[in-house]
Formats: sequence, structure tokens, C-alpha cells
Amino acid sequence: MRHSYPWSVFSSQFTLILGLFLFVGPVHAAERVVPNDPLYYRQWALRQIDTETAWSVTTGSRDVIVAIIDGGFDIRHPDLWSNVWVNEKEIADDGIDNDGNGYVDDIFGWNFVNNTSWVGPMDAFQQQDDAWSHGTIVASLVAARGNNAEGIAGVTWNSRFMPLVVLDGDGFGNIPSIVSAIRYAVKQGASVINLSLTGFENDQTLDDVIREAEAANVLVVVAAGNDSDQAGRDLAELPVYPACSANASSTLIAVTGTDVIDQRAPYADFGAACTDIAAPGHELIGAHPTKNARSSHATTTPFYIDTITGTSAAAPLVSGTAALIRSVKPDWTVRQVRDRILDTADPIEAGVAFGQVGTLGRGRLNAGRALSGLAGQSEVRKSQVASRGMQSLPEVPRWAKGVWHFLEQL
Ligand SMILES: [Ca+2]
Ligand SMILES: [Ca+2]
Ligand SMILES: [Ca+2]
Repeated sequence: MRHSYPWSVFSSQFTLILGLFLFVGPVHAAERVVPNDPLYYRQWALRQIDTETAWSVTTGSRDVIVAIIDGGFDIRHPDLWSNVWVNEKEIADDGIDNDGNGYVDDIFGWNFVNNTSWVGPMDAFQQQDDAWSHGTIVASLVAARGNNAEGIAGVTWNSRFMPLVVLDGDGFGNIPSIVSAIRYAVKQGASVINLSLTGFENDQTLDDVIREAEAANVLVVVAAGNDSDQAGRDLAELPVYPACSANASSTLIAVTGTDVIDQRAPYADFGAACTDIAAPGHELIGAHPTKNARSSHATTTPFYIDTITGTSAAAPLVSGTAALIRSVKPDWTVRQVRDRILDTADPIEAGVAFGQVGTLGRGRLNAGRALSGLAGQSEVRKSQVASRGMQSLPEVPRWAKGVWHFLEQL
């Protein structure tokens, strides 16, 4: 099984022009909530899905946990560390499985590749430098801490992510690891699972565990995958899993990618039977593993990277939106959350190439519409204004002070 590839690095010039365009763009209406994160102005994808309206309803509950089943994670990243799930029933580094869940010292999740408690970025042996950073990037798109005057904002600012490693440093993994990780996520209290990975094997055990997740009211969001061919893959001809699994039409949400003008992103797979929705998946900015997360990358690692392309980036936006919904509607079933996300998508068929109409799901994700009207907005907003300074949150640790921002050097 291989995670969704490729991410590609496009010319920085294009990205800069794009950022400038968005920076001078919309004036924010009063009911919108805008975070103070310095790189937020580059997060065109969040504007596209209208998270500012969604954030006027909720910026995410700490009680909602999104399991990110992916490659290794830099959980010490300054924009991630305060949103990492912690297994409070486990004692770190004592060699004992304190909570009796079968995993020794699983304080921050588990590495199912090496069967260890170390969930950090893993070594790449095939020099595919984007694979080792994949988990960090995906986690940040879902749940980078918002409004902390640092880096970017995740779709949910405050919900926590559970790091579960199933892909090695080259981006490869196997189904038993993924099945175990899904079971772990369900048992440890995740209510959303993000799978930014695909494979060609249609496996019954994977189908079964996704159904187990639904039975436990855990929503599974998956990437539709990318093809190395810029044209993307027609999933009707060559299906990938779990996007095209037997669960696809009811239990999980399979996500393809779109660009800034709501056309299918380069590389993004498509197909009526295997895609439920589209979300921005081209030239996104996300957190990148920090220098000390893996020493061999010490000279080449910015803290943020703005050339993330692929359905691996699109799926986390849906997972983050699901986390926001679950923050205000904790009692909703998987079906209710799924229907809400699909029913409130923006139609994009008009701009889709002839022959691909109907192959990008129900439309492009709109988090603002998905959240609108779900909670007593005035009360929620009042508490958000009060916490705007985020004084109650833990301080940025000493080691993370004075971080070097690649983008600010441009
Ligand atoms: Ca344990
Ligand atoms: Ca222990
Ligand atoms: Ca931030």
C-alpha cells in the first residue's frame, strides 16, 4: 500500500502571486472569525471552504479527537504540540503497559510500522523527501493550533489529533498496520479518522474495520488518491482502496482535490462511485517537520511549506470540518455528520471539464455552510471573544522560541 502521491513542487513564483491575490481580496464581515496566525493570509484553501463562518460557530472542542493514520509526525512542532492527544492512562518510558491496552508506553499514540511508541518522522531510504513529512503536514491541515500567533490555523483550532504511524519514511505501509491503527483509534476515543492514503488491494479486513468504526460512531475520511500522471486516475477504470471499497457509498467520505478556481486539481483521482466530495488540494500551506525532528534534514527543513498538492491535503479539510461538527453536535451519528458535509457542499459542476461531470462527488466542501445554524452562535461567539488572547493555553516551549520561518525569508 502506498500513500497518495505525488506531491509536487511548483514554481514559487506562482505561489507568491496567488498569496498576494488573496491578501488583497475579501473584506471580512462582522460575523466572521479571523485568526491571528501570521501565515493565515496564505491559506487560500480555508477561505475557499469558508472556515471563517464556521469558526463563528465553533473553533473546535478539545473533547473531539481526530486520529491521523499516516507517516511519522513531528509532534513537537510549535503549531502542533499543544493539540496532540495524550493517553492520560499511560505512563511514559516505564516499559509497562499501564492502561493494559496492549501497547507499552503509548503516551502519544503508536507506531504500527516499528511497533514502538515513537511516532516521529521516520527515515526515508529511497530519498522521497516528501514522504517523511507527510504525517506532520496532514495533521497540521486538520488541527494546527489556531489563533496562537504562530504559523497557520488548522480547520479546527483546538481539537486534538491522535498520531498513528502506518507508513514508513518512503510512504509505504501494509493493511494489517492500518487495520490495527483504526482499531486503536476507535478504542482510544477518536471520533474522526483521517486516512490520506490509498492502495490497490481490496481487502475484506479493511472493509470490516471501517464498518466497526462506524458501529462505534467514528467517521472515516479517506483520500481518493492521486496519479503520477497529471491527468489523474479514472477510478472507474482502476479503483483504489479504501476510497472505492464496499463502504464507499455509505460509511466513509472519499475526498478528491480541487484548485483555487474549483476545477479538479492536477493528479487528483476522480470517479462517480469512489468520490463523495471535493476539497482544495493544490498548493496548500502546511506545517513541516522542524529541524530537530530528524537531524539528517537539519539544513533543508522549513517550518512551513506552501506547495502541498494532492488529495492527501484535501481529505484533512473534510476531517477538520467533521471535527467542528462533532464539537457542536457530539450526539450526531456518522451518517448525520456525513450527510451534513455532503449536503452543504458548493456545486462546482459548471467549471468541471466535459466528461468529468459527476466524477468529483457532491461538490466542493463548504465548512461555513456545514456549520451554519448548528449551535447557538451568540453564546459560542461570546466565549470565543473572551478566549481570543488564548491566555489560558500553555506557553510555547522554550525550545520552540525564535523558530525560523522559511516563508518569511522570501
Ligand atoms: Ca498502553
Ligand atoms: Ca507505560
Ligand atoms: Ca497557528
